[in-house]
Amino acid sequence: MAETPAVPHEPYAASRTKALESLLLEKGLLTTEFIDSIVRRYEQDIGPLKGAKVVARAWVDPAFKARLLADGATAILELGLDRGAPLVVLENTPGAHNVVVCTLCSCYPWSVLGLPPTWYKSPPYRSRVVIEPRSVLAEFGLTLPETTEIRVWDSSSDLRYMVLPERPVGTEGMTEEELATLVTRDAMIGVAVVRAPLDGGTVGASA
Ligand SMILES: [Co+2]
Repeated sequence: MAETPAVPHEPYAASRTKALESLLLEKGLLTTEFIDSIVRRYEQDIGPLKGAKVVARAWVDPAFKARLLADGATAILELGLDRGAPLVVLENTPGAHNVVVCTLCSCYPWSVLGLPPTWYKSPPYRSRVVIEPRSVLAEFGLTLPETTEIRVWDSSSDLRYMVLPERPVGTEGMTEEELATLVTRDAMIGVAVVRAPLDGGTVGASA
């Protein structure tokens, strides 16, 4: 008798990873906390740091920014990053704010941002950000002026998107390295903006 699986079939790599993880846990070689902390590092630090360097370079070097906007995947090679899928870099302006999603699955610009956060893969984010981006952004704590147009971009396996956030006012004296520390993963997905240090930051402050 044919059995109906209770959960959708998992990709091979996911089942293998789970099997390995449970073995390592069972043998006491690793703890769940340790694994979670490594995943967090890739999600929040190591991965997005690459993108942050790209953004900071674009802020200080207009020629690089032009190359980045023209062909993202090629321009990031200049910073020693790997060429991933074709990368389109979307520039935020006072009048237009860009947000990235993959409505179909979880395509993500891993070459600049590392691993996607859990919420990026969640069905509510994937479906709602397209229909009601303003409300979804508000839930992330980002309220944009009504006059700012919000553009939602749907990633695919052939094309990945990264947001080039606006450089916050009050950062004129900062070096490229200092600027990179301000750029967050969420700002490069488009669910946040970059804030200047020591300033509560007002959305649209540069308008
Ligand atoms: Co996808």
